[in-house]
Amino acid sequence: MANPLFDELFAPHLGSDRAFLLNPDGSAALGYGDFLSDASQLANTLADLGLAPGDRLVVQAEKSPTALALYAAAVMTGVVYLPLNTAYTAEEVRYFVGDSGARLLICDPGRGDALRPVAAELGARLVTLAADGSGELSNLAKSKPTHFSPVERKSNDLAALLYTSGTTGRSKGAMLSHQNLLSNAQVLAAAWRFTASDVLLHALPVFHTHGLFVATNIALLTGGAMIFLPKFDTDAVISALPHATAMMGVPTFYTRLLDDPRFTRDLTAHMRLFTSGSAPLLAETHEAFAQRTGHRILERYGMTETNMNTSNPYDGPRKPGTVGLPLEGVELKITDPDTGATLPKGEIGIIEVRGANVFQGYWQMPEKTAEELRPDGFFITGDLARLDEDGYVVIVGRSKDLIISGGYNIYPKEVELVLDEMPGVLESAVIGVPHPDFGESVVGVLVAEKGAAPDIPVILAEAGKRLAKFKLPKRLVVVDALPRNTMGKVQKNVLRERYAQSFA
Ligand code: MLC
Ligand code: AMP
Repeated sequence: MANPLFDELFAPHLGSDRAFLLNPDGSAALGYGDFLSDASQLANTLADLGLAPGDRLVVQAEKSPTALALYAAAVMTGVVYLPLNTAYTAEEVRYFVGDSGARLLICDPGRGDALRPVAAELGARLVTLAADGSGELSNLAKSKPTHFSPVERKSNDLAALLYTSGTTGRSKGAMLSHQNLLSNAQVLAAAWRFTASDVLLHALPVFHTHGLFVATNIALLTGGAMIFLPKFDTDAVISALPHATAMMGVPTFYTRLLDDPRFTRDLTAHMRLFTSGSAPLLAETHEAFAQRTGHRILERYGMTETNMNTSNPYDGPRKPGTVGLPLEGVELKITDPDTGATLPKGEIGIIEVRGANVFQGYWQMPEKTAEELRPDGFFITGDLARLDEDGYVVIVGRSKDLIISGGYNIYPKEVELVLDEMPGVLESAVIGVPHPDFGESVVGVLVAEKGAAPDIPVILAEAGKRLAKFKLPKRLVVVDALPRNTMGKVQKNVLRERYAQSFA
């Protein structure tokens, strides 16, 4: 019976004693065969809990081999995998469970008390999973068979639902099919020359496209190993690097490494590849990295909705400040934001992409899908770019009001809606400004209600109960009025200029 992701990513490794996950010192932590036995026990558990193909499974768990095995279990059972940032508050999780209609919520035992009422209210079952693999889930799984016959899936059946925030403040679930994920993994593995001999240093979170699909699916597809760090930590990465051959990161990883004198040419001499994405890599960082290590970081560009779209070449020039050329099978054009007409080379417009990588639409939001996915299959990314003389894509900005901080997306509208409700606040504007560590960071500009004096620490504490910490403004200022144009629209560009030096 066919199950595209299982057949290509997992089936070849059944019973294999090859190492899959490695410890930071390069020693084997978990073999492929054992990983798949664990995944099969989890698949049996999901099935016994009553999950059927197409049901949604929400996972808000710390990064661990078991959390990764859950992804494999979801593929085997045909359950749609919906991973969540561990920083999300109970209020945020409520939205995702409710909107997706998930049957099961798996979370850290430490979050059980906060999330049990949410699950109960929404008719979902809650099961705990700790970072060390312990918890209710492993208790349920340990007596289950270590074999599971994967259910049949078609190429267009959903494998995952990944939420991405929207400009209205309401998150949208991007529906990703087996074909979307598999085709991208195949294209990337070939483009970046991954083989079974590779050891990928994995320090990314596994609840986003980058760490979950780009990194993990490539390793699974090619049979390579991963040094699976719980998170990015400069010391841990520096000590693990001698045992790796490749690393994937967001720009913050590379600026943090460059800030450390132990990060040298010798330390990276045996590495064959560093890739960067999820946020713009400054040309200065690319050059400083090349100077220090002799490696040119390979920058690529992607999105939750599309997986990866472009990449600098493995062989051939990796141009700083560009995200490279369209990947094999990806059609890319730069279009006029008003008319949708394709623009000539050199002109700035919106990036549109089409290909097997492009998602199936937003979960239960046909109008949103129609706004962004054209009937001919082109997806309107909202990223502004031009093509250089060699056809390389140069991203110059975004038409969407979005902040990318350390590789996490923050939609100002969502933060503004919360700030506007805070005591003493009449209205707010949230902007992104340059930040030396996170690339961009969040500044909130508040206007007080007449006669009120907003209490900043109280506002941050209250907003922090509702929004994940990484979304909170790292600076909040109170002004008399927001700058507006003649149409009454807040001039965020004026605010961005005014507060540009906030973190300099
Ligand atoms: C943590 N904090 C952040 C933050 N991460 N604030 C803003 N932006 C972030 N990205 C908060 C913490 O809660 C903490 O708050 C404070 O900032 C400092 O924390 P830290 O210890 O320095 O952060 P750290 O844990 O080291 O995390 C930073 C990071 C991490 C860069 C390592 O954010 C990360 O792993 N980012 C990768 C994101 C990613 O994988 N994106 C892929 C999206 S997929 P306080 O108040 O407690 O001090 C995608 C598609 C594509 O975009 O193309 O790939
Ligand atoms: P997400 O919705 O989290 O998948 O974020 C996708 C967005 O990240 C894209 O629309 C881009 O704005 C941005 N992005 C991803 N990779 C790059 C890159 N290499 N350079 C600039 N922006 C990027």
